[in-house]
Amino acid sequence: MSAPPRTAPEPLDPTHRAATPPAEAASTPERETAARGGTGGGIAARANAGAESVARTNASAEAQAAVPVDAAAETAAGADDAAQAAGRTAEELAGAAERKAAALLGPPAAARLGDVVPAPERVEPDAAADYLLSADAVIRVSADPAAVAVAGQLAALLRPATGYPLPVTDTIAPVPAGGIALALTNEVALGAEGYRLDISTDGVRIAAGTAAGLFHGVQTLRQLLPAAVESATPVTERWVLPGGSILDRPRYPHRGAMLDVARHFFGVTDVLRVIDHLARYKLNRLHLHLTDDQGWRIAIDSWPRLATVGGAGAVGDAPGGYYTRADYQRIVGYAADRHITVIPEIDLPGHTNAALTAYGELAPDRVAPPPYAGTEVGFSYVDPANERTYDFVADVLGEIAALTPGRWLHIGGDEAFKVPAEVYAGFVERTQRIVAGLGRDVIGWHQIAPAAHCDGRILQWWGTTGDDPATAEAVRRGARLILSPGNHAYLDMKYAPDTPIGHDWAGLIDVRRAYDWNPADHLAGVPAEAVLGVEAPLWTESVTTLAEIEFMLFPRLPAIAELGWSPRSTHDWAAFRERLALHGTRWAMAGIAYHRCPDLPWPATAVPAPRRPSSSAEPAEPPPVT
Ligand code: TNX
Repeated sequence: MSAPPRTAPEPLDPTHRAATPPAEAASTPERETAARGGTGGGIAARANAGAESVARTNASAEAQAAVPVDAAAETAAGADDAAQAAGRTAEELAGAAERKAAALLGPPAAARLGDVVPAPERVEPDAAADYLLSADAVIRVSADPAAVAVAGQLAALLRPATGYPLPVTDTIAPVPAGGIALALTNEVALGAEGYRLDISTDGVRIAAGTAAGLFHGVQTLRQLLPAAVESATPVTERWVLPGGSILDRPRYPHRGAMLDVARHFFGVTDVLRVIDHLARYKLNRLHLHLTDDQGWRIAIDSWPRLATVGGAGAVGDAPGGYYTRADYQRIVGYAADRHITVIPEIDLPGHTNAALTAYGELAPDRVAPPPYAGTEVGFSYVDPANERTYDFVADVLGEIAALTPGRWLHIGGDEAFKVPAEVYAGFVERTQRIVAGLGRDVIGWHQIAPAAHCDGRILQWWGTTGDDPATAEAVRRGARLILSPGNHAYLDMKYAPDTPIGHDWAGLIDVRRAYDWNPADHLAGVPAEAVLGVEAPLWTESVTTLAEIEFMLFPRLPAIAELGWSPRSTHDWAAFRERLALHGTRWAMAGIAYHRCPDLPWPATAVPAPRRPSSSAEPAEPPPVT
């Protein structure tokens, strides 16, 4: 049995925080209940956010030198097979015997093959084929740099808890081979992100057409191992994987989450950890809301005061901050290593008070306003009638594009209430042309719908109804959609009336509400083919620390992830809540804060092992590979 040598953190219950201050006045008709609470005095904890960053320590991984193995010798599944045993050391033979005995006599795998979030497309269990990972297992991978990187990531995931060396070698052995094989194949049916996972008593094989597919397969493998695999230090455990095969591909190409780093600023380490959370659930886009009234969070060389002046504040006068170019590139690179594309958002023409504090010349009255630390919206805008504004837009988007390998630039476009409709449309069209000129596809909140179509244009729907003629019309003109319905996918909404942080203007969002909708038919007049996928935004007016980010993300983010990845045929609330609840144990083991909401059947043992977020060290990078 597992005996983790530590204690787990209590799931976060941030009741220590000051109560959300009184609701402020509604600023848009869409916000029926107008409860966009500010954070008032509850932000002091933010100062310690950096220290709360958690990293998986990778001490044992670092200590292990990767050792190439004799592939032929590894084919011996039975120690008593004299022919196969020839040439093996006593230690190797003992290992093989142990594996065989355990496979024959040991208890079955703790997890069932289908216990994966997001639910895989096809699952074929084979109760007789459980695989026991043993100390002498080897990770073999196709000789391709991106695939080898995934093998390194797999080793880094498994080494801390197992304490096994798990050397990585890019010599793909002839079949059958023990250990874990990651194989790049040309199976076109698997698509750009799909994978096939085969688990048998002899070994495990993940096959995919791309490194991204292998990476997603690794996330599945991780979930099929006992929860103790999340431990940062070695645990005594039978590392059994349930036998059988999985074939898995995503339903949608766009599966994202958004982090608002403008209302409260979150440092690089926090963002890297959020990227890790996305990767676990096979999300592939991180939308960073980089600018808003309260803060400008990215250095722009040609307009330096944007960051130094515009980045100084935050909601409730919390500490500000901004990413240097190097910081941003680090985030983008870390995400890319996890097959996640960063989508930067520069919110225009509204939500620009921070920019205007730095460059008053862009304001309609040419006067720099004071910094803003409240939570109202819709009052600020850069002047669409001023040519200098377009220099600003072109310079900023140009610099961001140069730092961003991904295909998309998000131009915001929401809540520019003070800009007349025609002027607004003209501004958006000109900005769309700037984005096109940079060779990128434009994304905007669905308010940009009335502007003219341009190639590759994507609208992000955040409304709370199922009907919006302007958006449907933009789709008819060629736009495609990312769905972030405020009343299902907004992770800044409270779970329940007593949730200590968050808003409720779009309603309360418990896990079932996050899960129970269908992106394919959500918006009237929008055909299923126009939907690129889903995204869960986390606005941070009331979210001030990494622990609070996690509290709002878990357990709802996996619900949105499942809508984005899993075929509709697997959609089943009763089954999902059971599968998801099992993750409570994993989050606790990994030191991830989460909300133990009453609508999930958390296992009684869901808090087995406190492992306090121990340091502000970086998340571990994959170790070198032989
Ligand atoms: C609406 S959704 C906003 C944000 C706020 C959020 C709070 C959207 C495009 N704009 O500015 O942070 O509500 O829930």
